[in-house]
Amino acid sequence: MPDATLTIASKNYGSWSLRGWLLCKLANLDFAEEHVGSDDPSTRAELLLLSPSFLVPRLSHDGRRIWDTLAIAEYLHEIAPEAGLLPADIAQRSHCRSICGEMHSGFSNLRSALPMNLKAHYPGFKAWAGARADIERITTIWRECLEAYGGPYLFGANPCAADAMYAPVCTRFLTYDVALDPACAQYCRTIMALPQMQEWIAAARAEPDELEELDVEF
Ligand SMILES: N[C@@H](CCC(=O)N[C@@H](CS)C(=O)NCC(=O)O)C(=O)O
Repeated sequence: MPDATLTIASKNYGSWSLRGWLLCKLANLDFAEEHVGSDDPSTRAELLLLSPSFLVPRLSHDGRRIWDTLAIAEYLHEIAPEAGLLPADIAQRSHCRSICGEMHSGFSNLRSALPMNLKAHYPGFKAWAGARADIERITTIWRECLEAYGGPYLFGANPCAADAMYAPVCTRFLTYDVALDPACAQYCRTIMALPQMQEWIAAARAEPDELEELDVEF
């Protein structure tokens, strides 16, 4: 029996859930999944007991409750430093934390205009200027990392916390047909090919179709 439980929402729409789940997988944590929907009042009451912020992902491990994706990443790095969720080098680690923080607190235009929806595909989608500025900044971050550390992941040979934080952006770029330069397009393909991403996407596709109002940032 795993001694950890990760509470998550829809695999098709839950971008923060995907980040938390991928972080646990990359840390090789043995965990059970618990699924909640957020539209039903009784489920929201249950979620409030589990996660004081109301939000998922939320990790329960060894009697500890950890919520908020960045806190989960830092916690997993503390209990499994050998997994390399944060780079060993202090300069790289501070760079990694900076771009994780930028994703966590920013890019609201991209997140609201291009919500994660793994079942959808919108060829020729036109992103408005605000979202395009976010796309510009994200692809600059990626190019800088890929050039500095040699790829194929943001901080070199193995996926780390930053790749988990930006993984739902890769899925959005594919869903909304965002044109990318060759380096960023290759990076998206690398992330989508991760076995853990394939596992998540297969489960998302198997979810029953949701209400239309769930097709928003989630
Ligand atoms: N800052 C939070 C964001 C988490 C978040 O927005 N989670 C969404 C689902 S992926 C949620 O729980 N929504 C439920 C609701 O708004 O009721 C984190 O990093 O974990």
